[in-house]
Amino acid sequence: MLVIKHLDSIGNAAGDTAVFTITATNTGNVVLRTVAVADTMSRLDGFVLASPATVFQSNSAGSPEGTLAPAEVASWTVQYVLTQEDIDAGGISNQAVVSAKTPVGATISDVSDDNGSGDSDPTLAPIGAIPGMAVVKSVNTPRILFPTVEQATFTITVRNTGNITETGLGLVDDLAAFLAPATLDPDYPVTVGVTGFGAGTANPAYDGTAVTQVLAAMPRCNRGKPGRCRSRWLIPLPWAHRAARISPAPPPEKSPRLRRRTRSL
Ligand SMILES: [Ca+2]
Repeated sequence: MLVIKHLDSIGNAAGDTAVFTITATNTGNVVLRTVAVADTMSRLDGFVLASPATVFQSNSAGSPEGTLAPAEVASWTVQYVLTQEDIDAGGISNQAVVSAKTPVGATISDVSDDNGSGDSDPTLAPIGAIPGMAVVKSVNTPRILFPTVEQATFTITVRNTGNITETGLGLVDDLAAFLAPATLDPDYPVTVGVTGFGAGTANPAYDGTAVTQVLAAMPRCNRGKPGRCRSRWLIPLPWAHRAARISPAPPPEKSPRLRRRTRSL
């Protein structure tokens, strides 16, 4: 008996379906009975998945299911819906074992090969990684909190537009050039909220100028689920108007008076 497993089609994203066809050819000279197929599937990283169902399709000479005449070919199909973990692992591997009884009651079996030229190579179904990221930054309408201080909230949205889970994510947001030659008042530290990143939190040391890494612990970004970072800034005027209008500002007044007024609040 010769068993071959063929990959018919596969997608490249979670939710796509992989389709395999298994064929078993009776290469002997006697009729085989109680022909049965068992299927095993794993990820390319070695993780063993639950065995998918095999669906009998036909016997080439018309024998009933479970019986195989000499030279007859039985075929089954396997359909499997890919998960994100399968994509992240680089694909799946599939192999079938077909067993049968001879007329004298002996059991024979064959482990599937991927193309019939080898002995029993597993049928590999690699899935290429298509990494992609999209980042959008926006600002609310800043509001005056005090005569000398304006509040602005920036929102950074990170979308994983690829087909794999992105890990070790870094997000750098540097406002030093935006504010220059002004500087932020250390009396008003930035507050940062992070949502949507897997296991992601805000970097407590982030200050927007000297320390520009927003995220702590280098989290992951799941496909299709955006991560968001909202940072709230209290910006000493008048430079805050640059944030409000996103337009060229007049020469900043680097005024000791301003700093004193800010601190006096
Ligand atoms: Ca084999």
